[in-house]
Order: sequence, then structure tokens, then C-alpha cells
Amino acid sequence: MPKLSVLFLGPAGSGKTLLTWAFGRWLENLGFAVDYVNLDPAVEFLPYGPSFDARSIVRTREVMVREGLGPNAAIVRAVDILAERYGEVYEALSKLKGDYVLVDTPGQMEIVVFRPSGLKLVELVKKASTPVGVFLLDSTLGRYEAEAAVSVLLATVAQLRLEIPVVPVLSKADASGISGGIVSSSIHLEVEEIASNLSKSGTGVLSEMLFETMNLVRKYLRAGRLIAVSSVRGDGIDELYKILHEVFCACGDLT
Ligand SMILES: Nc1nc2c(ncn2[C@@H]2O[C@H](COP(=O)(O)OP(=O)(O)OP(=O)(O)O)[C@@H](O)[C@H]2O)c(=O)[nH]1
Ligand SMILES: [Mg+2]
Repeated sequence: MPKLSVLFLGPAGSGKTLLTWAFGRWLENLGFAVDYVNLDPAVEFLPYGPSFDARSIVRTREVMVREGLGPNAAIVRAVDILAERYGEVYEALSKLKGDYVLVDTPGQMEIVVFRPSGLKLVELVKKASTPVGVFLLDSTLGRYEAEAAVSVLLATVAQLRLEIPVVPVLSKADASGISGGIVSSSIHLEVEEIASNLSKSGTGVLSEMLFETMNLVRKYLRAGRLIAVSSVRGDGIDELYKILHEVFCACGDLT
């Protein structure tokens, strides 16, 4: 039974699939055996060779045609079908023998984080291994400070929902001009500084809200710092590995 799994979570297009590949390649270069698991029935192209592929059970495109559904309803239905056939998924997951199992999740993060079928699939990963989530937010979407705050808060929500440790990570560092690696040594201070800047610029309610949510973040978020990665250049991936290792160790499952 594999011991350590990493679930790549995040909004559509945030870079989950490419980071699954880039992180796996990095681990393989260190000599680890890696199993890749694709839980996205909608994906057309995968850069990695999956040990288990949700599309062996259901494909979103086929569900669209068969049930006359639009793309969003079809992916929801496809993930429901996958969760209904949980026995097959669990059997495949429990047979994996790699040192690490990297789990690529569907584009629509709300399916994984909020719908029972997504939660069921995460439960199966939890049953078969010790999981840590990596919550990606695309660093090219807006001001870096705002992305940092949002990624920390969304990672906290995912953690509360999935009941696994979740590490926030800014993706696509190369495209936004951030150097990969640690962008803030303390998430706590970072978010407080952002809140204080918002307060100075007159956005009082937002600032107050961020201060309030800091208590939640401080209490529940496991990684003490925020990092950025580039799957294209490969930078920041060593820091991601260090953080995940710390979280796995804190879970007491590394022997
Ligand atoms: N420049 C740059 N582009 C990236 C990086 N990671 C992903 N991308 C690009 O972002 C787009 C989406 O990447 P994916 O890895 O497919 O993202 P995803 O979150 O798996 O997407 P969905 O599963 O469809 O939600 C692709 O065009 C990637 O090439 C990165 O580190 N740097
Ligand atoms: Mg993907």
C-alpha cells in the first residue's frame, strides 16, 4: 500500500496537471518510484503515464453525447459515476506500490471540494495512503499580494472540507515574473501585511475580514510559508518537496 500521496487541487487551468508531471519527474530524478493517478475524466492529454486513469471507467466526452449534457453537467455526472464505482477506484489505488502517489484532480475544484462524489474520491485516496493536498493558484491572475492572500484562504477552505493538510502554492511563477521558491517565510505575517496595506488604501472591510480570517488560517493551515513554483522551469519544486516532507513528518507517517 502506498504511504504518501499528494493531491493537486485548484481552479480550472491553475496548472495541476503540469505540476503533477513536473513534481513526479523531479521525484523520479531523486530515485523515487512515482505512481501517477488521473482523477479527471475530462482531460484529453496527459503529460505523464498514469498508473490509474479515471478515463478507464468514464470519459466526460462520452457522457455528454450519451446523456445529452453540456460540458459542466457532464463533468459533474462523470465524477458522480466515478464515485459510484468506488470499489474499482479503491482497488486500483490500493495496489499502487510507488513511494509517492501523485493525484491529478478535475479542473472544476468545486466538484472535488464541495460535492459528495469528489469528497468520496478523496476519502478513497485517504484510505489507501497518507495524503497531503497542494492547492494551486495561478500567480498570473492578478496582483501578487492579492493572489497570495486568496491562495492561503482557499487552501484553508480545502483543508477544512477535505480534512487533510493542504499547502497553498502559487503556480506559473515563470509567467508572472516571481522567482520560484519561498515568496513569504511566514504566511501569518504575509496576510497581516496584506490586510494592513488594504487598510491603508481605504478598503477597510476587506482588511478587517482578512484579520478575522487570520485566526482560522493560523489554527488550521499546516505549511508555515508560501511558495511559488514553475512547472516549465522547474524552480520552486525543491521547496515544495521540503514543505510536503515536513507536513508528512508532522503527520507522523514517515518511518
Ligand atoms: N508558463 C507556465 N504555464 C503553465 C505552467 N503550468 C501550467 N501552465 C499552462 O497553463 C495551462 C493549464 O495547465 P494545466 O496543467 O493543464 O492546468 P490544470 O489545472 O490541470 O487544468 P484543468 O485540469 O483543465 O483545470 C496550460 O496551457 C499549461 O501549459 C507553468 O508553470 N508556467
Ligand atoms: Mg488538469
